[in-house]
Amino acid sequence: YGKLIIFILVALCFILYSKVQQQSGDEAPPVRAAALRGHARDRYNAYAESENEIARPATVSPYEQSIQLDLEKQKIGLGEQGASVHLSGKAKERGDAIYKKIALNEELSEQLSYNRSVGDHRNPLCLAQHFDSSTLPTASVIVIFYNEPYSVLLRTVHSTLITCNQQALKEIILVDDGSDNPELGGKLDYYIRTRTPPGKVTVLRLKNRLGLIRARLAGARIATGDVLIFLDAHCEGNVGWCEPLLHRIKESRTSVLVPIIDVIDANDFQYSTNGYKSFQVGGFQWNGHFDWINLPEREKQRQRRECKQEREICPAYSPTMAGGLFAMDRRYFWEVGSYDEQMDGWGGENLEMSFRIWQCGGTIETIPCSRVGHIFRDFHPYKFPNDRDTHGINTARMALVWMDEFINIFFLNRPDLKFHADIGDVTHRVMLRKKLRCKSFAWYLKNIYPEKFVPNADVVGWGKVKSVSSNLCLDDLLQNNEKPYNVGLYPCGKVLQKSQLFSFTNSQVLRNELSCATVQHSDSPPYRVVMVPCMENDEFNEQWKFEHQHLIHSNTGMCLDHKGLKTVDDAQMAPCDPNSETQRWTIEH
Ligand code: LR7
Ligand code: MN
Repeated sequence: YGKLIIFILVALCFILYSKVQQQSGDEAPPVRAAALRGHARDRYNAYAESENEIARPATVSPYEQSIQLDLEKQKIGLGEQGASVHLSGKAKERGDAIYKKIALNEELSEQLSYNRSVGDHRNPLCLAQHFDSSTLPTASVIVIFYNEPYSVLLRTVHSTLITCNQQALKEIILVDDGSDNPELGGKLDYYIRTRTPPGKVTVLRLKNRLGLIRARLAGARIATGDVLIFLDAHCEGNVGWCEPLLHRIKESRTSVLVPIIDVIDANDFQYSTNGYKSFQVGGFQWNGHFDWINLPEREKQRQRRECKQEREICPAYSPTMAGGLFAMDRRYFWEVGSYDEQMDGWGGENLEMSFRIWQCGGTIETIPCSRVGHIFRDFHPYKFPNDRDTHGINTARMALVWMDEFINIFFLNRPDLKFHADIGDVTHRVMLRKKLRCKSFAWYLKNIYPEKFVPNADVVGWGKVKSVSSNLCLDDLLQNNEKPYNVGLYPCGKVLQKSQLFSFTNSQVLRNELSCATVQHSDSPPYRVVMVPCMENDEFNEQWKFEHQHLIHSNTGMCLDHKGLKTVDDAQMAPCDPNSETQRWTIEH
C-alpha cells in the first residue's frame, strides 16, 4: 500500500506539475493574443517579420517607438496655412546643415505636422463649382521616390488622403525607385500599415534604381483607377484639387491635365502663389529644356470662344507640361504610348510626352481650379546613374522621334549630343508615331505653339552676324536671357554655335531665341547694344533695318559699328557712315 500511495502521489504531482507547466506555457499567449487584435496584429507581424524574434513576448515594434518620437517632434499649428517657419538655436543649425546637403530643410519638415493644410489659394470662382463624387472617375495617385526625406514623402501621402476626394481616390501607389535610405524601408511599410486607411496606400519596391520614367511605368502597371494622377514625392494639395481634374477627363478622355503648380519653399516651407488671377503654362527652349511662359493672348481668345465658364477658370491649353504632376485617363496613357521605357534616370520625358500628346491628337491643359504645391530644390540631392547627362540623352531620343527637321535647331544648341553613344535605338518609338498617325512637328509649332520663335523661319536671314572687314561676330556669350544684357563682339566660330546664332526677322527684329536687340539709352558714346526679353508678338519688338550691309537701329538711326573695339568687347552703335568699313555686316544664311 505504502508503495501504491507513493506512486499515486508521484503521479498526482506529475499531473499537477504538467498542468502548471501548461499554464505557465500559456503565460506568453495572453499577451500575444492581445497584440493580435486589429492593428496590433499587424504591428506584431511587422515586428515578427522584421526582427525575426517570434519567440520573445511581443512588445511594441521599435518602429512604433520611432514613429511616436517623430509624432512628438511635430508641433501643432506650425506652418499651418502654408505659413513660413524659421527655426532658431540648435534646430536652425541642424536645418541649415541638412539644407546644404540635400537642398531641403528636413529638420523643419520633421517639425511640421504631416496633416498641415496649405490653405485654399484657388480663384474664388472655383468655389461655385460642384462635382458629384458618385459620378467622377476613380483615381490612382502614383508617387515615385528615390531617397526622398521620409517626412516629406509622408506629408505628400497625408495631404493627398485629406485633400483628394475620398470617394474618387481609389489608391495611392508609392513606387520606391531603389532607395537606400533605411527609413524608407520597414519603417515606411509599418507606418503605412498602421497609420493609413486599410488598403488605400501601397508601396511598390523596385529591386534596383530604374530612374523616374520606368518607376512611373511600374506604378502605372499595377494601378486600377480610371485615371492616373502622378505626383512628385514632395507635394501638398489645396482642397478640392482632384475633382476638377477627374471631371475634365470624364468630359474629354484624351485631355492630359496639369494643376497649377505652386511653390513650397525648400527652406522655410512657405506655400506661395502668383495670386489666383494669372498662371503660367509650359513652353520649351531649343536646347531641350522646359520653361514657363505666360498664357498667350491667342489662347485666351480660344478660351473665350470655346469655354462656357468664366475664362479665368477654364482649362488652358499648354504647349508642354513640367512633367511631375499630371492626370491622365489610364487607358489613354497606354494607348498613346505611355513613356519611352529606354529613358534612364531623370529628364526629357516631359517634353517627349508633351509633343507626343499634341501631335497624336490629345491636348495638354492646365486646370486652374486644381492647385498643388511642389518643393522646388536648388540642386538635385541625388546622383544620376553612372553620372550620365540623362536629361540630354533622353531629350535627344525625344528629338529623334518627334522633332522632324527641327532637330537641327536642337543639335545646334546641343552639339555634344549629336553623336552621343548612349542615345540608343528609337525605332520602336518611330513605329509608335506611325501607328498612331501623329502629326508633324511643323504642325505642332504652327497650331499649338505659334508664339515659339523659330530661328530660321519667317526671317530675312539667320546665323552668324559677321563683320565684313574683320573676323568679329555678334555673340551673346550665353548670358542670362531673363534680364537685359549687353551683347558682345567676339571672334567668329568656325561653325555656327548657339551664342552666335541671331536672326533678322521679317518684322525687322534683330534677335535670338528669347532676347531682342535694342540700343542702351545714353547721351554720349558708348551706345551699347542691349538684348531685352522679346515681346510675345514680334511686331512690338524694336525694329532695325538691314540695308547695304548696314544694321540700322530704327529709333536712334544709328549703325552697328566695331570701330576701335578690342577683339572682345560690347557691341556698340555709331552715327551711320555709308563709307565706313567697320559698319558693314553679313548675315550667314
Ligand atoms: O532616379 C530617380 N528616381 C525617382 O524616382 C530620380 C528621381 N525620382 C523621383 C523623385 O524622388 C521625385 O519624386 O522622381 C520625382 C521627380 O524628381 P525631382 O523632384 O528631383 O525632379 P524635379 O521636380 O526637379 O523635375 C521635374 O522634371 C523631371 C524631369 O524628368 C520630372 O518630370 C519631374 O517630375 C518634374 N517635376 C515637376 O514637374 C514638378 C514641377 C516642377 C517644375 C518645373
Ligand atoms: Mn520635384
